[in-house]
Amino acid sequence: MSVLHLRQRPAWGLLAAHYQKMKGLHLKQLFGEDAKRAERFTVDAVGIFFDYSKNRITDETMKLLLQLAQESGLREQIDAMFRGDKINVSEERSVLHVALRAPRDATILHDGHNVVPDVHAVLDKMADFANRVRSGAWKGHTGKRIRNVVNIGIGGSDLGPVMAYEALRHYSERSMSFRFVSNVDGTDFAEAVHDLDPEETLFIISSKTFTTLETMTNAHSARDWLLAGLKGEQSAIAKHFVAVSTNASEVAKFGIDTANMFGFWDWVGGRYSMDSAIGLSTMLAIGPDNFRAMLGGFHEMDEHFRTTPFERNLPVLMGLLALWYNDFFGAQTVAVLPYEQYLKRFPAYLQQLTMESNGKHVTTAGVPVDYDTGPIYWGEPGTNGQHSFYQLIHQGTRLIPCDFIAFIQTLNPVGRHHDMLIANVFAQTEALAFGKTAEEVKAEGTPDWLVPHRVFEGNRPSNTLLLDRLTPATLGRLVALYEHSVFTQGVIWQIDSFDQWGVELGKVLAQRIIPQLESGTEPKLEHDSSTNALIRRYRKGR
Ligand code: G6Q
Repeated sequence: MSVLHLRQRPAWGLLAAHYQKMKGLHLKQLFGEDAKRAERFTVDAVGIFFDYSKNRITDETMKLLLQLAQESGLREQIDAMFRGDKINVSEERSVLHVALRAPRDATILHDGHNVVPDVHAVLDKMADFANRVRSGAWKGHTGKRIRNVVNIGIGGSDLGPVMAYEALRHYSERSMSFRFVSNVDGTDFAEAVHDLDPEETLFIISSKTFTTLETMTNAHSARDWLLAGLKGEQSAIAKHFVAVSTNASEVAKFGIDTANMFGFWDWVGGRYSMDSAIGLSTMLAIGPDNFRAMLGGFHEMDEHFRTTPFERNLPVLMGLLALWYNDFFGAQTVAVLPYEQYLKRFPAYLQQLTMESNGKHVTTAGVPVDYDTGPIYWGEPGTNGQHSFYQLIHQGTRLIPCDFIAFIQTLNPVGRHHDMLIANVFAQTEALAFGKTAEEVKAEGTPDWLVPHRVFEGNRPSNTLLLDRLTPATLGRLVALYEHSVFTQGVIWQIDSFDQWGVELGKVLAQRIIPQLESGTEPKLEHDSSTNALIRRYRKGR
């Protein structure tokens, strides 16, 4: 199907006109006029109760947004992704993270080859390794069991593992410690290992390319640290280092036995890889059964996305709502607010997923876009944010749509904490939507001069995602929900959500300057005057 430029799609024009009506309508009025609003704008699917009624929408809005999805070829693009078409056009690659969580008997073809058996072969190898480490059968060089696991990776090879470890800590093996080193700042490595015993420490070097500056620098420092602690015995490397990569020759060059390498494929993007072998640290922490349960949750959401009509399709609805505010209300950001301490790294994880995917300025055909693409995602766990930046969401001049994420059951029942936590979620979404008028403020006995300061306009939109309990499967569903919401938005904007040339740029720029900082003789500098002066100043003081 050929797709028109976004602004020429009929639904786009209709939405632009419809926005003129909607911008003046208050949620108070929309709720007042319709007793069944909450019921109508709620979807209960895949273990997620998704209430999107507190959005600035009507039936007409949803009809037009769904029409836009159709006119944008979303159906065809979903099929193309699952079919293994090379939808990552600028890198000429398939995008098959959905194959990472497909059941053993599924068939997903990549260049005519069924990749599902390959995926399960790696998962089985990971499970065997994880079981051996967790049981103590796998021993370090001096015969001690492994008690500490340090994942070294960055970007997609770090953010998913960190987030998943924190999110699923409740299910983790508590007799082991898990650390994550990503930054090339030596402090990250030094602090991660300062109290560890090398005899009991296993490093996982996670890097798709095995050439990333930060990761390779940290990996070499880890090797030096280990050898220093184990009397320089090179044979210790095999017991204390494993690799997750697509690049066997670089892994071997580093000195890791490729028998201890866990592979993945170029059709897995870094930010879509936490459920591949990149999740080895997660599997070591929570065990293979829990890891498979997480994959099961991902797969349930994949199937929901692939087969459910758009009007009840969670990722489609979430993606369309984000686009509605981004492109028509001019909202620049989306706040993600998990009311669950274990999800404290979830916003950071989502920042990469959403912004690296949809931070693009040209279409797949290379034409500059004349509409806004990826919004900025940010957030902190509740209730902490309420005591800081919520002020701006409630009373500032910007519109910030929010995703509130909460669980009905807590994993740590402590007194009345959980009821208090959840009361805050509901109270916040209510206050954001309905606000407080000057009359209401006056009626509380507020002096006139103070009234304007205490007025809340309301009409600030939010989604509420209510789930039963945080489990490995729930986490898988949540991550896949956002992955496919990002995809939905990217398809409508006609951008390549799967490349990251901005990241690649960062990988080469510093390489030019490193020798200029380190050279013994004064280097000839040909940067701009600012960069030249900064380099000289650093050289003088280092
Ligand atoms: C993710 C990006 C990027 C990547 C890192 C690490 O989608 O491509 O964040 O994951 O740059 O790359 P390596 O895994 O190759 O070290």
